[in-house]
Amino acid sequence: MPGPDKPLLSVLRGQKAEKTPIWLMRQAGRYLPEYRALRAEKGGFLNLVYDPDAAAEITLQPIRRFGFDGAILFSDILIVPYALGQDLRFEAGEGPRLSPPLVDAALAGLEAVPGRLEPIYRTVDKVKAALPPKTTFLGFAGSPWTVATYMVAGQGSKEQAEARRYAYRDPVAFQEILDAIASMTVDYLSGQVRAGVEAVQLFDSWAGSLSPQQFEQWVVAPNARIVSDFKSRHPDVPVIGFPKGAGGKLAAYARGVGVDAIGLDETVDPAWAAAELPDGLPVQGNLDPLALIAGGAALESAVARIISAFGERPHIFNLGHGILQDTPIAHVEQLLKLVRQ
Ligand code: 1CP
Repeated sequence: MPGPDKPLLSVLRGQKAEKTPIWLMRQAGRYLPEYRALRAEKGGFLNLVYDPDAAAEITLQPIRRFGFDGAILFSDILIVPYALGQDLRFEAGEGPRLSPPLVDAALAGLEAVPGRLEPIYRTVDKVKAALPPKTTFLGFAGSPWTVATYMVAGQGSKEQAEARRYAYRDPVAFQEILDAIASMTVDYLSGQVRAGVEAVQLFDSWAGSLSPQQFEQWVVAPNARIVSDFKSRHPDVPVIGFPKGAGGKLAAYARGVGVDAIGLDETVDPAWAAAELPDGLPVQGNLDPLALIAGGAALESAVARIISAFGERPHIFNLGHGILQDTPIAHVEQLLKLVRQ
């Protein structure tokens, strides 16, 4: 049983902490020289993910350097489409490519390869053996809408237009894609838990591009299904939902999905969230990644505002989205000092 010796996990279970725990989305990645060195040696992002020793090392790099309260598994949300049978490539400077894109090919034509998830579980196993006892180990997956935007377009897309157009044209086929992603995602998260993660986060990075009705149908409903299926297997493992860009729809998300904690992006006013989200629901966030790049007095006042707004709620300090590549290491150190003061 996790005791008070894992501050982040305690907050996810609804307890208020004396000192706000902190981790940063994308904390393992290109702003770290030790990451860039290992990536250069292994010759590419996917080579890192599929080398459990390297992936475990990268998961641990930010823990060693900064002592964050949470370690996030080094992998990617696009491993699920890869396991569903699309080919996956990451080319330098180009971003991810999935083929065939589902605008051109039927989902039924793909042959699932669940074995593509196995090496990730070996990474979890290795991290678990090396993690400091106070550090909470977080697994993750992408949410169906966000993952579907990549599966349909075959790559990142402006305003997710390809997926939205596809869904208008063929709502039945689009729902089948969401369902296939949801099923694989439950298995994937469950595999991560069996291998040793202690909580999981669902990234819905593109939740902000949808109408209220689409948000209900493609964000709330599939995430609710994932949480309910996942909880039937792992009732005690907390789930953090991160519907980036949801804004005024956050309260509906919190009530409808059944997450244990909610991630807030930097466009959300902490005072609004503190007042409007369900009582006692733990929140995570929501420093602007650009305030971290700025550092100095701007960082100091932004951090103080967030900590004081969430004074009455269980709160995990984080960014509003991933740390940017040109973030100075010294500013991350300043942030940790400010939060832990
Ligand atoms: O070295 C490199 O060039 C690889 C860059 C990189 C990294 C470090 C990619 C490619 N993925 C990751 C790791 C990653 N991705 C993690 C684990 C590490 C950590 O958090 O420290 C996580 C949780 C993700 C999640 C992820 N991947 C999201 C959701 C969160 C978000 O940032 O919105 C998304 C949308 C992706 C897709 C993806 N993977 C990589 C890139 C460049 C992209 C984005 C493409 C686009 O902008 O459309």
